[in-house]
Amino acid sequence: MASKTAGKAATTPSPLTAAEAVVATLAAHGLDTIYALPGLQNDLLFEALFRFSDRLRTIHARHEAGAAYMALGAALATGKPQAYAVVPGPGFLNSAAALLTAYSMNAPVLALLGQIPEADIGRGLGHLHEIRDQAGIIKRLVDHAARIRKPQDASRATALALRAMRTGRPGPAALETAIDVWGQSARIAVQGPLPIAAPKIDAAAIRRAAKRLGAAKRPMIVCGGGAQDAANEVTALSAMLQAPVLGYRRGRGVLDSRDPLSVTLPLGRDLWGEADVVLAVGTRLLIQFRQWGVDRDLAIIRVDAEPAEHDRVQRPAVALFGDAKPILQRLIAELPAHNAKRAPRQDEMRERQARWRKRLEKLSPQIAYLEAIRAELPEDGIFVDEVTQVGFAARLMFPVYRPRTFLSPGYQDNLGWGFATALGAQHARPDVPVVAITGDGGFMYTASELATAILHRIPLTTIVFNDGAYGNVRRIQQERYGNRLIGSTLANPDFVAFAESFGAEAMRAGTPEELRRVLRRTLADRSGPSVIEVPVGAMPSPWEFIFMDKIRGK
Ligand SMILES: Cc1ncc(C[n+]2csc(CCOP(=O)(O)OP(=O)(O)O)c2C)c(N)n1
Ligand SMILES: [Mg+2]
Repeated sequence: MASKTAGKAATTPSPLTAAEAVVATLAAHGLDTIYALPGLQNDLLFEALFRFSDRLRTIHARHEAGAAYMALGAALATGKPQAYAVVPGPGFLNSAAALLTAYSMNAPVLALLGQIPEADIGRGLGHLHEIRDQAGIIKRLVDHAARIRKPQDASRATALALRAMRTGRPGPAALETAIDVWGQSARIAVQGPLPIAAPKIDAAAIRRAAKRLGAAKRPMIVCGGGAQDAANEVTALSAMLQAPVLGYRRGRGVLDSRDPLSVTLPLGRDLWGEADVVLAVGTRLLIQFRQWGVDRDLAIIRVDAEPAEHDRVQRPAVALFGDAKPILQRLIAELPAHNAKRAPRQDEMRERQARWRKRLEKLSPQIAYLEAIRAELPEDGIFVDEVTQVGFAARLMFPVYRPRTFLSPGYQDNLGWGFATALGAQHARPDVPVVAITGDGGFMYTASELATAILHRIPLTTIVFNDGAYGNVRRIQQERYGNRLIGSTLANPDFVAFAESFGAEAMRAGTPEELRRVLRRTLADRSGPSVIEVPVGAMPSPWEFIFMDKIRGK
């Protein structure tokens, strides 16, 4: 994925501070925004941001989690590297859940972290925001981390971090810089993007994969987040093989939901039980390995940017290592020579989806709200999921038409990620509307970022499903723990008055029809944020459709 300016020589050295060198390097890599929260250790970074404000906008948040989630949302919505900057110690720790989520979601997020004076790091003197072994904590959260120790290193260290974020399996990186190092200057050449070495595609493995897939009677494709940039290729392969494509959460939108071969849980499980060859693209296959099971009759062909992933549970029949897009392109070229003729499966899939859809009607309160949202959200609009009842149903049945338009928090499934992540997505994609759904529990994690949305005029629409509870927990306590309710009932503000007090547009919708009407208004208004409160009761459990029994290898 070498960019156009890859390998471009650094610009002529000019006197810059380390902070200016970092900021100029971000701009030279095409970043146009930094999500941030200021403080003493980073004052000179902000001084540099002021100087370069024509090239890099600073969007400041009300909590470091907000800044980091916004960078995450921007990265997920654009597929491009994004950055945030916070002070060390508490500032860094406040951002840590978002950094963890970026790691779990393979999202290219760069954390710029302050530090105490360089000479005192590790001495335990009790400097402002000092934390023991910050680098050690960072190392547990990201694969690439470094400390900028002198201005001459600043630009290259930034370019190396940005390259690491896009090399192999993408992911976050972190750079620490001490309070006194930010301001040191030198003649510094600003480093452009460094070339990214793509792994060589194994031609023999491509042929083996093409033969296996070509001979398959009931092939199937499973997509994860690593397939998001290979939608055209997955679509072509699905048609060539007549293979249904399963995408759940991170893999949704790779194959357009309107394609009859596009399936989600739980039909995906039935198909997994029947398949003889599975092409797994950029997915950990956790549900498949740990819930649905495998046996010797199933040949798995795995495409993954992370070599270690291939060996994690069970070595696949064919392991293809690298970015999905070029690998699938090679497979598409190789397949016709080996591909058997198969009967079209569209009608069969339509019928089987309809049957599952009937059973999913159990979730009709959630489904009715989702239908209202889908009816108003344009085809390229972005839906941001949360750990809430309507979100669980969305993962199963919300139609997704394009890649990167369904943002779901991956295996962290961390409550409270959604609102601030959606703000970042909307900020980075002002050209399309973004709708965040959230429970009353999840919304309050970062609701203070409404102030950020107002100040920076971010036209996000947020729908708060208010059941006065950590509803998911409450239902589990009711159903499994004899109704011994503890820690699951919530006192909430009047969400409409709350949002209005920030200056946001706010409304209440009591029914799916009303939600649809109100959404039409808020999606048309691009002047600032809107909040729609939807009062709801307890909702039916989705878990029977999500945690399903073994279907293979009994
Ligand atoms: C960071 C984090 N903390 C706790 C949880 C556990 N948890 C899962 S769902 C949930 C309640 C969600 O409440 P709300 O946002 O109101 O959604 P509802 O279930 O009521 O629709 C909790 C506490 C979690 N997933 N992530
Ligand atoms: Mg709730």
